[in-house]
Amino acid sequence: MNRADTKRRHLRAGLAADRAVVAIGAHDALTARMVGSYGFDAVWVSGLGVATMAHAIPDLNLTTMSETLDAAIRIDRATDLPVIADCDNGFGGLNNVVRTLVEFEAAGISAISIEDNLFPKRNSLYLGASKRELIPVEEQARRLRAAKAAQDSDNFVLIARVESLIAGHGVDDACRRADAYVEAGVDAILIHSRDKTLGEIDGFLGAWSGVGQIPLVAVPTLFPTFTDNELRAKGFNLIILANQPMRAAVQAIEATLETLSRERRASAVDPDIASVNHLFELVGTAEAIALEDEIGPG
Ligand code: SPV
Ligand code: MG
Repeated sequence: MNRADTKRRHLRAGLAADRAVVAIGAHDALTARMVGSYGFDAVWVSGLGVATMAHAIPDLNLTTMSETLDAAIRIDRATDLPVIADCDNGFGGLNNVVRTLVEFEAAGISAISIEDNLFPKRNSLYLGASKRELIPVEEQARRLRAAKAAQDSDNFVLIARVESLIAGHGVDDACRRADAYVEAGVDAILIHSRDKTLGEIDGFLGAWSGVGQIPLVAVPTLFPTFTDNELRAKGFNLIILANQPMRAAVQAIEATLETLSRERRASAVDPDIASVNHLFELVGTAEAIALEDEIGPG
């Protein structure tokens, strides 16, 4: 069995298990490598993370499909965990969505998420105008069906992300969309919300007849007090903690720069930053040098 299929099988098994799969957001390969050391189940290639950390641009559909794919490939190579790539709205129309699935699948990624935001999308956590249009449900279902028909392997996972609650269309619209996407053949439904009380999500879970029939995905950035077990008990199979390592990194970098700008000497930050040796360790430097020495000069 090849590496891609092994990872996809792990993810599929996790989605069918009693315990929730917990995926941690990574914006680069080293973050993905580190995620694997703490007992998590999967890595989320965050669109917000890649736009913010790799490009310093806003999460407004400005990163291209190939930039996202490059980030996902680097991340995938750095971890033995299954990788779930945030592919925004599939970067365009029906054929862009189809090509997105084909490219990510061929690259060995385990899963992609495609959301129903119109191009250009805005990050769902950004507090702008509350009500906005989405891709019409029939059109989004048509795109997802076409993408699924282009899939080559058995175990690749297509997650359809429903933005009805974020976009102000309510639970009925969310149910209608989730039904249509399931009917189109997707493998999981991500129901996104920024309602801190979980009231909206509970409304969806109470109303949607598909609960328990297909894996459900949550991104609890704005309802962060619920544990993975509590969200599993509500019916979620995959919990994506989408952006915490990136936010930790930004805060640590700012604190470090602030101290350096004040103290003007490197030792002022030494107690608070990783050692260079730790960086060498994280990427297997000693092992690589040992391999070279073992094999000897060519
Ligand atoms: C991301 O991490 O890019 C996501 C999750 O899509 S959210 O930022 O909540 O939209
Ligand atoms: Mg995103």
